[in-house]
Amino acid sequence: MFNIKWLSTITTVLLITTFVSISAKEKKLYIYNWSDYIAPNTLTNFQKETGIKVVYDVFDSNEVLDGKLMAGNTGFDLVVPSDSFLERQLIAKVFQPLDKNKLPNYKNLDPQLLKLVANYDTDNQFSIPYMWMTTGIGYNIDKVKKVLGNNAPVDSWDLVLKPENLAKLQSCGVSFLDAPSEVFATILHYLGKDANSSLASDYTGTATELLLKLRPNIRYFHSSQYINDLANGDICVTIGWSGDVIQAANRAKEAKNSINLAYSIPKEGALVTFDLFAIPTKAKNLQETYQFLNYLMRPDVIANVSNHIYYANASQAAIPLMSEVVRNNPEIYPSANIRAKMFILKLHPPKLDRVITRAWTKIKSGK
Ligand code: N2P
Repeated sequence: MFNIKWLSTITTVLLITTFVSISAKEKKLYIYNWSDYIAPNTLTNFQKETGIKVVYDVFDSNEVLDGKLMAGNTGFDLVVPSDSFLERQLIAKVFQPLDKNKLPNYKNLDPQLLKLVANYDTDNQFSIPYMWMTTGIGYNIDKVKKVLGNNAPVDSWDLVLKPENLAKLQSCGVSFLDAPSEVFATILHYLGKDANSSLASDYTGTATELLLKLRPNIRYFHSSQYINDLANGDICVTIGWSGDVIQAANRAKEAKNSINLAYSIPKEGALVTFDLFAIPTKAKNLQETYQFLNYLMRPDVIANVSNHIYYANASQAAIPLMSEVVRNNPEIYPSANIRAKMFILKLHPPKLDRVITRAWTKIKSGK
């Protein structure tokens, strides 16, 4: 008999089928990117266009990302290591090769830049450059002047690496990036040594000695907190990344709090870093991943990202679409003579990495 019981069974079956087909349709993509490193509308616009929901998580340290990748399944479809870290991760075979046939927008990338990053990833087989930057100095123009006078060496690493200067700046707040290999390379370069020295004693000796002298005057080591702290006036000087410092300057401007910030690429030269998208071997949502990569390489999309985060992207075709303040900003796109003085970070042998990690722990604890 066609009774109530039957009706409710049919309804349940119908409900389950509908639910299964809806959830089968919900496409997802898991991304792990640096903090403050995408435009506020990029992910929502992507979802609107494609129906793909991005589950997005952030980090602020290559070491953290590296730890996850080395531990095995990250659960992410896309991650963004920096150049020399990616090189090491490629040796550990944690990424899968790209199928460029699925990336028609790849043609928009700058061939010269692709050649540069091929030093880390031969023939660009596994990665797509996203943004690039320098590691320099962010500072509060008025406070630094107040503490060190009109001739404060804001164009030199002396500002933060000469212990007597840092001892004075300590009163208005100093932070350093918590990025051991970058800070060590910068210090070695400043000390006239090879930024990529493979001698353990260069790290544990002179570089550590200098960092221990500076240590009492460094309020903290952190790689993202400094953006807000600079913008609020809680710190007055930092070793930081170009785009982050320029974001801080803009946050202060928007807040109209009379805090004037500037970024400096010191005249002695600075580290240049390329961050690249790569797909972990165990990524599950490949079709969605390719759709996202292709979307990001669309000139209008990536131009919008740079306009918000103040980092230089890897797309030639995007340049005319970027705002003047980004495109013509020598702190974002440094001039040829500044570029000539920039240096890169090379892959360290694993033994040296352990030396660096130990030295860094010692420096941070101040002992
Ligand atoms: C963004 C950090 C820039 C990436 N907040 C550093 N490689």
